[in-house]
Amino acid sequence: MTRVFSGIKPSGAVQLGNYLGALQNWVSMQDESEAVYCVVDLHALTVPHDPDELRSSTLSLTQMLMAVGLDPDRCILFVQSHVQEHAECAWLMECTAAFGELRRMTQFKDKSTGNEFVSAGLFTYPALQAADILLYDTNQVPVGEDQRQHIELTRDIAIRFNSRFGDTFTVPEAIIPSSGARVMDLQHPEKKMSKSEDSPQGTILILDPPDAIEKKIKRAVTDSDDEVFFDIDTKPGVSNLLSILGAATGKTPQEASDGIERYGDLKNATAEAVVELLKPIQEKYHDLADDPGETNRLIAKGAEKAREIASATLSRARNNIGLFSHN
Ligand code: ATP
Ligand code: LTN
Repeated sequence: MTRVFSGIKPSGAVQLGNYLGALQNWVSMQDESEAVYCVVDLHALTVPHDPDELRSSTLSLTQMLMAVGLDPDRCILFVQSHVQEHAECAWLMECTAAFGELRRMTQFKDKSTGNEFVSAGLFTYPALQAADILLYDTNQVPVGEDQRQHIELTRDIAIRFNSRFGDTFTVPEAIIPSSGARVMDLQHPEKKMSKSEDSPQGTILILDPPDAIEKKIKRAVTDSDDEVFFDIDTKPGVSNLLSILGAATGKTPQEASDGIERYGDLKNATAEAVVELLKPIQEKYHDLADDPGETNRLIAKGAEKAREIASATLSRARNNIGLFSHN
């Protein structure tokens, strides 16, 4: 059976891009495959953070993942730091990745530029991500477009490890949706929407109330003509709305533009589709948030199941790379 793995950082409130680019696929892939999903708290340590906030975001993100439709009976859902194999395997990956490869990662450039403190962990982050993926003999990794480069690197690391030390890891492929793979900030359509950027008017949060969603979409940056068609280069704002509308209604951005003549109509249709899409998720989230004890129980069970798979892969890797074993 196909094994699926993906991760999301507890680095702020979940935004629409996370849902359309990744989580929607996570949910649908639960049934066709053996899916393993992870709240990657170790990755959230790579940038300055507040410890109490990290703890509470880890719990609330786990509840949000269940609210969007992950079902711990149909997938393995766990917190990265609860399975220590990730940190250990990351060291093997750091020693397999080349410095030059890590230096070429655009996420490192984006997240380090202009910051006073840049941790070494931010630089080696893709090696930890490779460990996450390879520990589970993963075939497919559902992610947004921004992660394509990291999955390519993971493939290169797996191939190099296998050729140096014998067949150890499965080589995974990225699964990226055709609509919604790169949702842009509504105020800065040249930048991707993200949960840690400080752009409240440009970011739609999954828990935003309907009137806030409508307001943000109505104020989204477009351009001065009033023609609705999809062309990212000349019409980035309009194309972003078409991508959102398409991803929210199961259409391509081009199909979504059918019958829409004016910007006002595009914004109304997009706002309505997003509000409808998020309504059931918001209701479920509020129910789950009332029972943190149940979430704790479920993620403890998830970690146990994840550890079983990860420890078998790690002992294979430890052995193949030449670490001495006393038994
Ligand atoms: P941060 O701002 O802390 O980097 P983020 O919002 O980019 O966070 P991640 O936790 O890094 O979110 O990513 C979780 C998943 O969501 C990844 O698969 C990523 O590709 C996807 N994703 C994030 N932002 C977008 C976006 N704007 N459009 C489509 N997919 C996205
Ligand atoms: N780097 C990813 C988050 C991430 C991930 C993973 C995604 C960490 N480990 C494993 C897929 C598979 C990000 O910044 N979105």
